[in-house]
Amino acid sequence: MQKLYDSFVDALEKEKKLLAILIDPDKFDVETAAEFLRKLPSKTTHILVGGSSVPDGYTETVVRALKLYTAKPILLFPGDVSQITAAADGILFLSLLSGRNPEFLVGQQIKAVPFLKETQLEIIPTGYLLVDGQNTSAVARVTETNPIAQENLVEIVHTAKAAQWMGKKLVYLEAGSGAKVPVAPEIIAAVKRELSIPIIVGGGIKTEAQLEAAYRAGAQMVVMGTAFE
Ligand code: 1GP
Repeated sequence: MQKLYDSFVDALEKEKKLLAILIDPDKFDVETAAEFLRKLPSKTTHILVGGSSVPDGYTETVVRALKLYTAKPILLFPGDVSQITAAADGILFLSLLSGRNPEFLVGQQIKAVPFLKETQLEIIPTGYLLVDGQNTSAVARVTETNPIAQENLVEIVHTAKAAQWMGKKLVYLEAGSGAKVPVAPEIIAAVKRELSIPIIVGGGIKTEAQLEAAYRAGAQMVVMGTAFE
C-alpha cells in the first residue's frame, strides 16, 4: 500500500499542485485545532506535523486532535525519532543529505525502526536538502550541519540527483522555517530538470506570488508553516 505516495505521483503526472500546511506541535495549542483547520486555504491537500524539538508524546496529542476535525492526510515530518506516532497516516522518512552528520543521515532512521514496525504508517523515503535561507534555521542548529549556499547550484542539483539515485521517492528543498529567502525558483527549476521524482519546497514561503513561483518552477508540493502560525 502506498496510497499517499501515489497521490504525489498522480500529481506529478497530471501536473496538479499540492499544498501542505506544516504544524509545529511545539507552537500549537490543541484547543485551537478546529478553528485552525477551518481557516486553512481551501486548496490545502495535506497536513504536515513536526518540529525541531517537541515534548515527548505531544506530537501524538496534536495528530489525534487534528484527526477529529479533518480527513486530509496527515504526514509526519519529524525532527527526531521521538516524534513518531501511529496516529498519523504516513511519514516523510527524511535523510538530511545536505549535511554530513551521520546521526541525521542514518542514525535517527535506524533508531526509528522499532517504533515504525509497530505502526501502519506509510513510509516515504525522502532526501532532505537544507539550503541557505539567510536565517540561522532550527534545522541547522539542531542537526549541527551547514546549509548549502543558494549560489552553489551545482552542489544542490547533484545532491538531489544523488538522492534519486539512492532510491529516495521525494526530494525536499528546505530553506528552513522562517527563512528570509525561500528556495529560489531557478534552483527548483534546475533540480526539476534533473529529477523524475516529485519535489517538495518549503521554508519562508508566505505570499501567493512566492507559492505560485515555486509551483511554476516545478515544485509538486509547497509547504507553508510560519505564515499560518
Ligand atoms: C519548514 O519548510 C517548512 O520546515 C516551512 O517553513 O515555516 O517558513 O513556512 P515556514
